[in-house]
Amino acid sequence: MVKKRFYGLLVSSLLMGASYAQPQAPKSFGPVPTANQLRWQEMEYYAFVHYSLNTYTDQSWGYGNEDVKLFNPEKLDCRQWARICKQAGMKGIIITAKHHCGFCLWPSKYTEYSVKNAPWKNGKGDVVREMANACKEYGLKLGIYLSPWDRNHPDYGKPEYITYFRNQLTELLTNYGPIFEIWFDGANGGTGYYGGANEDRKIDRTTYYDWSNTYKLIRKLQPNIVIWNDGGDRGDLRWVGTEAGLVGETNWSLLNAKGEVSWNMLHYGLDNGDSWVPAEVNTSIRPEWFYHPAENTRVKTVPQLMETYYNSIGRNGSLLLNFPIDTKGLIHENDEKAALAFASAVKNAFAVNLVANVIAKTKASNVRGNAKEFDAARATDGNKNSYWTTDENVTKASLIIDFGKPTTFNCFLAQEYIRLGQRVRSFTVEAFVDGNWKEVAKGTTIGYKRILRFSSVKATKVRFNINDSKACPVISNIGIYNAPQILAAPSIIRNQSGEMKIIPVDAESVVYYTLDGSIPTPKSKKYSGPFQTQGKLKIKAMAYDRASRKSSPVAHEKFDIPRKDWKFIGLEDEKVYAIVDGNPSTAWHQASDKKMPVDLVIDLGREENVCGFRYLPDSDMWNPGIITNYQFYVSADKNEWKLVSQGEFSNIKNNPLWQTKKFATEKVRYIKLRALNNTQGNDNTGYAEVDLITN
Ligand code: FUL
Repeated sequence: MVKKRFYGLLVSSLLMGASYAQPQAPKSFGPVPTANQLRWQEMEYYAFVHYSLNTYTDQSWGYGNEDVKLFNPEKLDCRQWARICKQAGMKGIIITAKHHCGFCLWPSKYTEYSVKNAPWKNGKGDVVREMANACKEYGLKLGIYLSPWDRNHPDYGKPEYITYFRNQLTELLTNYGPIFEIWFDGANGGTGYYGGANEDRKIDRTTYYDWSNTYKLIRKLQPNIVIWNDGGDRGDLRWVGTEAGLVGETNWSLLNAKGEVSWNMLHYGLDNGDSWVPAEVNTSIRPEWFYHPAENTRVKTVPQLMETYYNSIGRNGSLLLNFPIDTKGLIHENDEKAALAFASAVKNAFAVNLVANVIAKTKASNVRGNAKEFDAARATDGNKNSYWTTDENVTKASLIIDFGKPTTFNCFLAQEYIRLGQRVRSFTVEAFVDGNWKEVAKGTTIGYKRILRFSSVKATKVRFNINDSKACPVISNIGIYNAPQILAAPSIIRNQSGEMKIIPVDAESVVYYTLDGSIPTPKSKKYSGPFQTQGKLKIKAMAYDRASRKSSPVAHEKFDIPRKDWKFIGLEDEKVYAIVDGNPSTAWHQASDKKMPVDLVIDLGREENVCGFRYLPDSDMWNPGIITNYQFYVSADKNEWKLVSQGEFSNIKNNPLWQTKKFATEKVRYIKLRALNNTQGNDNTGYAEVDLITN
């Protein structure tokens, strides 16, 4: 009996001992994401589509009186949009069901200002329905943009409008299946048509919409939705304070539930915020949100989009990339090309995770309770639900990954297990090179995902040091990559003094160039920095990746006489020299009091045999001042002028590229470009570059 009791005690104490040795998982620290926010965060990348009457009026914001009859797309095909988004690796699409102009892409029961009165499909069409069906077919989630501001509705600004707004929300959140995100634009109140009142209506965007009750309705109708709201009660997601495609390098997924949100809070989050409000980076694949034919040549390039990727998804944000639907009702082919090329660049960058093969060779400075379930290998096992964590109160720790052989890499990725909160405040990455640890990158916050890029390094080991964390760090994933160089044609710039610069997109690329018209190869002259040039020349250049032996497309430029001695006559403003600095992205505008015709007079410093000129308009989307009709004069003494060319820069609005005009050769010292009209029908006159063609 006694013996039995003794053994019983022994067994239970052994069991208890065992359970003591089993370390507890860390408790969550601070605010944590809801299940909806988590699901959303894991989507990472999804599309916006902007489509409305603006598409047919070439406007950014409709006034609210645009004719519904304008809506008659020939080829509207939401399946094309969904196919492209799917191929581009996106997980959902948010459609502008109603933009500020009030026009509804679905046949709302509550207004006549919708597709039901448009000629498209004889008023029987429903774009939101077609979008929902296409999303379903392609396995994408559907989101809705419903502008709170409505410049068409007669009741906007009055309490009645809130009923209308909620009725519309109810239609959209009831009839089109699951909606993953609802987007309430912050632009609110101002001038508008308002049923014919044509006036200015101001509302208090914090109180007018009674957001708390609107949110209740939304959550009742769509329990799995996330709310984006830039103009009222705190939603589930936050804007990042810019539409340029980036969030702060430090990015806390936190804000305070109450109180004003400053720009800094939007951009960087709030270290000690009391609520989980993660960042969504919204930006367009073109300069503008709606389709403007003039932007067909201004679709973002792969290098630009990769930059956006690293500055959004790589900084603990999601990426909401917009496609302006074109007048036919399609995603334009240039946008499709760019989005697909971007997708394959991302795929290539993250194709091989170099830590995947070294699971057994990871070691951490501290492992919670020395338990296998929390050890370093949990950060490299590819399982998003397992993690490496340290003992309670250990907030500084490091983890070493041993490749076992020299390995080249240029990119480090880390993810926190955010279900337990966002913790890490600062970290560094070191590489073991020639027997020494060398810091290759450092960061502040991590959050759901953080990616750091650095110059390629060859090392046998990598050390990830967490230097400061709010509580014991909890790391669910680490990735190390050797992202291939982005091989786009380099830019070639010759400044006014004749200095030539060739700039590759990827700083690690080697550049080769020729001056004899031949195609550059790795045997051509290697570019090693700016060099001085004289006279006319043709240059061809390419970027080259030594490791992969791949080269970029070839860039070529033709330069005429150097503009070294050119002087602008009658202009005091030194900034005017932006017109001859060789840089297409710097521009100069005439003083705002100048009325058309507006002259630009240049002294060439000596006589030249001029037989043509070139004009590059300013590409600023808001204030371009693009000349459409011109006269070009030449003179030997700036008193007597001879008109040598006049006419229009055809289609310059839609194609704001270099314009070239030729004429019979003249020996001249002075030139005068006279602007007669611009694309905006006002007096704004701008120039990115002016150049000559000589004999
Ligand atoms: C802005 C709007 O005013 C733009 O037109 C666009 O819809 C963009 C996504 O949000 O605030």
